[in-house]
Order: sequence, then C-alpha cells, then structure tokens
Amino acid sequence: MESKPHASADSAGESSIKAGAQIIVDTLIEQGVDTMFGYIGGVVLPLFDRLYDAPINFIIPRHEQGGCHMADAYARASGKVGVVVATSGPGACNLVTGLATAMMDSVPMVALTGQVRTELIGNDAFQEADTTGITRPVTKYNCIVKDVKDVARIIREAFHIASTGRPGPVLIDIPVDIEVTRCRTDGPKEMKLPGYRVKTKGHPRQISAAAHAINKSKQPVLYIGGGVISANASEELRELAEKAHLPVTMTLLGLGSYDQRKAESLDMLGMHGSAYANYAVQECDLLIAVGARFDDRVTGKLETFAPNAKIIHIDIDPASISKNVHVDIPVVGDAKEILGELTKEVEYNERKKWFSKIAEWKKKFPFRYDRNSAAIKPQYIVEEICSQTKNEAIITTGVGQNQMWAAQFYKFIRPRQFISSGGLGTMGYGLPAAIGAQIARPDAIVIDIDGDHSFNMTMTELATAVQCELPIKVCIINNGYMGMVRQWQELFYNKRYSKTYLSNPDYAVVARALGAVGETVDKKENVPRAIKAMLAEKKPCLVDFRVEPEENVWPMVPAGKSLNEMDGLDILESMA
Ligand SMILES: Cc1ncc(C[n+]2csc(CCOP(=O)(O)OP(=O)(O)O)c2C)c(N)n1
Ligand SMILES: [Mg+2]
Repeated sequence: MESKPHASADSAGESSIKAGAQIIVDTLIEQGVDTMFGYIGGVVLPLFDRLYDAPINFIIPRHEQGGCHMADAYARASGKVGVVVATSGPGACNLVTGLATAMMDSVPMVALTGQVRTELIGNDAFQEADTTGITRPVTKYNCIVKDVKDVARIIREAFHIASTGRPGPVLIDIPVDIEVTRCRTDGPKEMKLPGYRVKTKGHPRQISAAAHAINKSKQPVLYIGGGVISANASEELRELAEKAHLPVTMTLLGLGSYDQRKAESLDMLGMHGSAYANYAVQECDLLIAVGARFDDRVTGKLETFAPNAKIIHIDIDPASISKNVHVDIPVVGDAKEILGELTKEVEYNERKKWFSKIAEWKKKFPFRYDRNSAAIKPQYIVEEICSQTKNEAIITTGVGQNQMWAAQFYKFIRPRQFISSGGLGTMGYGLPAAIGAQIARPDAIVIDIDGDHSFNMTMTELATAVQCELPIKVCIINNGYMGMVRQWQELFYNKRYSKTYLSNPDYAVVARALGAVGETVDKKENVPRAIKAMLAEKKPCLVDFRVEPEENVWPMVPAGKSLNEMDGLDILESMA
C-alpha cells in the first residue's frame, strides 16, 4: 500500500496565501481524502469552518472513540487511510482506545487533534492535554505542528508513514493559532523523513532458501496473519498455496485472506482455533508465517510451539522477526512482492500422507455445537447468517465469545470481509466498525455480530447509523453475561461468576428509540425468518437474539498450555 502523490491543489508555481486550516483541508484533499470522521470543539473551530463546504463526506460520531473505530474500520474495509479529527483535551483523550486498537492491528490512520494556543501550552490551559505525550505509545508516529509553514509537509508525511511499511496510526496535534495563521503556500513540498526507510523487496537468496525448504518439506503449513490482507497479497497467497500445494491456517485478523470453503483451508488457529489447525501446526515440519507476529493467543506455550518445525517468516516489519520464536529463514519485505517471487521457485508436491492426516483431523474435530438443543445456540445464528448471505457479507464483531463464534462459524472467502479488534481486543468496536465499513463499502451487506456487553459500550453510535441512513445490521448474541470472562470463571475460578452479569436494556426498544428497526428473537424456530427480514431491511436494524446463557467456546487452549493441549474436544466429539 503506497500513498500515491496526488496533484496538489495549489501546484506548480501557483502561489497563494492561506490560513493553516485551509492548508489542512487542501492537503487532505490532495492526499485523496473524500471521507472523514470527527467531532468538533473549541480549538478545531477554524478547521471545521473550512470543512463546512469542502468536498468531503464528514461523519459525526456520538463519541470520539466511535469516530476513531469508524475511521479504523473504514481503512480496513477499503484499504485506504482512515482519517479522524478531534478537539483538544477530552476529545483527544477519547481517541486513545481507538488509536491503540489501530496500532495493535496495524491499521493505516491519520488522526488530527486541535491543541490550545501555542503560548498557552504547559499552562494547564482550558482543555489542554499533552496529546502527543499521551498518544506516543499508541501511534506509529506523532508530532505537534509548531509553524504553519510545516502543515502541508507534515500531513503528507503522516499519510506516507501511516500507509507504508507496517501500517499504523499517525497523530498530528495542531495548536489553534496555527489554524488561523496565514502563510504563502509555495514553499517546499518534499517530505523530510531521512530516518524512515521501508524495505519492500525481499532478499533473493532468502526467497530461494524459503522455496528450497518448501520444496523439501513433507508436512508444511502456511500460517497467515493480517499483514497479508493489508499488503493486498491474498491473490499471491492463493497462487503460492495452489502451486506448492500447502494447507493454510489463518489468525483472527488473517481470516478472509484464503477461501475457507477450500479443502486446504485449516481455518483459524490458536486459543479458539480449530483442532485441525492446531494439530497441524504442532506436527508440521515447516511453518511458513506470512504477515503474522506469533501472538500468544496464536502460539500458546512458546517453548512447545511447532516443536518439529523449521520456521520461515515473511514480514515487512524487521522488528517482528525472531521476537517471540526463533526464525530459521527470515524474509523482510512486502508480502505481495515476496509471495509472487516465492511462487516462481516452488514446485508442486502431492504430500498425500500429510493431507490425508489433515483430512482425518478435519473429519474428527470440526467446529460443532448441539444442534438439537431447544435453546438458541449462538453458533446456529452465525451459521444461518453465513448461509443466508452466501459467505459474502462484511462481518464486524465485539470482543469475547461472540467474536470467536463469528470467527469459527462464518466461512470467509475474501480479504477485508472480517473486521475485528484482534490485538487489543476492544469491546465496543463492533458497531462503530460496522458504520465505518458500510461507509467504505456502500453496496456490501455489513453485519455486526456483537456481544451484549460489547454493544453496551458504544451503542450510542446507532444514532450515527440512523442519521447517515446506513443499512447496517446488528445481531446481539445476548447471553446476559460477559460470556468469555464467565467461561474463564467457570473453568478456572470454580464457577464464581464475580461481576460478569449485568442487567441489560431491552435492545429492540433502544434501537427503536434511536430511530432504527429493533426486533427480539427468543425462539429457535424464529431465527431464520428474523435474519431474512433483517437482511431485507434498508434502515439500520438490530436483532436481539436471546441465546443460551452459559454456552462455551470450544475448543480452548488454556493460557500457558501448548496448542495441542485443547480442552473441550470430548465435548465436541460427543455432539457428533
Ligand atoms: C474495553 C474492554 N474492557 C474489558 C475487556 C475484557 N473482556 C473481554 S471479553 C469480555 C466480556 C464480553 O462480553 P460480551 O460483549 O457480552 O461478549 P460475550 O463474551 O458474552 O459474547 C470482557 C469484559 C475488553 N476486552 N475490552
Ligand atoms: Mg455477552
């Protein structure tokens, strides 16, 4: 993903005098921005005045956190840079969770925050916060503008840094006096980033070494992370997997990079991954990691992770290599380019024994649930949504069991189809993410599969969906509990359900009060009809599914255990 230089609004020789706020808007447009999310306040008034008649679709959330998640999901769904604006102090502070979410999941974003007047900084001025200090650890880069002459250059640099290399959020803090100061705009336009270098081309010798290892391997596994999606490398991944005949497992964020309907798909690996993916990783002789970072939810106990495997790691971020596990063949660079090169050097290999072993695991331990239960099973809802949308919907999620069931039971076929907070695990992400994704993809069916308590955190954004007339769907997997935490309490704290049950509002009534459509479903036989009606609805639509309260997510690798030490396999087998 390169940020392409666009024709400048005041290009070649044309000089004019403009206020900082106008320069901000013109530079955003020059960078190709046509959609922004943000919330007003005192120190961004000059900027918002310039946005009044700018050709930018501006979405106002009900809380800056919501706006930040919307910009993040807009970026994930479109591949473009998401842009969010907030005022100083409380506005900027409300961005922190959203920035950390984007940082952990490597999402390209630019956040603009207003700041108090330059001469007041450090005075505890009204609505002053040390925004660059507060956001430094949750941004890829941030800075404060000190001179209006730097505004255009810094914005260009922000887009470049956000979208190249390992993508991430960049924040620019702009004191209000800079917004109103006027300056000539014919100054130098070049970026000044001498220390910022991105290596995109993989080393040919490393690529050949990787190809050689693949050609020799009897039991290889491709382990794909979100980096393949952000590098737009899904096509290249599919070609490599097909040419060399490799099974593919994906992380939560990697879902969609490979078509899960294919026999070679091992689906998700890790703590709530498939038994067949986890067994395959533990027994493979070669693990080919691409755009993944060996997160603890994926590896389980590090010392016993993939014990027999040689490890190839393809990643744009050199800091990820050998961070958690020792890598035998690192290839640093852009996944799209490297996979393309690698495919040229690999050979087809039947690997009959390996694939028949995988087929056995797949047959013995598929994701299962009790289909005969009288209660509504959460997995049934996800399966029904998947079949009625023919695997084509964009799915966003909350965090917890709802998220894991969405990942396990929806079979994704395309990149940018599954939008979920992986690294930070931010409850409240699902609804604003659905809004951001629907704005990026107006023609797509966008469904937030949410948890009741995740939804509680940002449900006010339903008003944003109503105002923007977005046909988003919200399916609340309403178990009454903070289900995932309750599951841990059931398994590891002797069923002492400490502070994990809260009373909930009647969500259908809440939805209707906010101007959306709201339905409640408490009978299993009504599930298909409710989903059908929801999909036909043009207005924002919420369905409150009253599900089995104490359903668990299986299998589960308990924290600190090895990937093959899964709990719940007996339960899954008993449902066969
Ligand atoms: C902002 C935030 N606070 C706390 C947590 C810890 N946490 C993880 S899952 C979870 C429960 C989620 O409950 P719900 O949204 O109802 O989802 P369920 O597991 O029931 O599907 C909690 C509290 C978190 N991930 N994010
Ligand atoms: Mg819940």
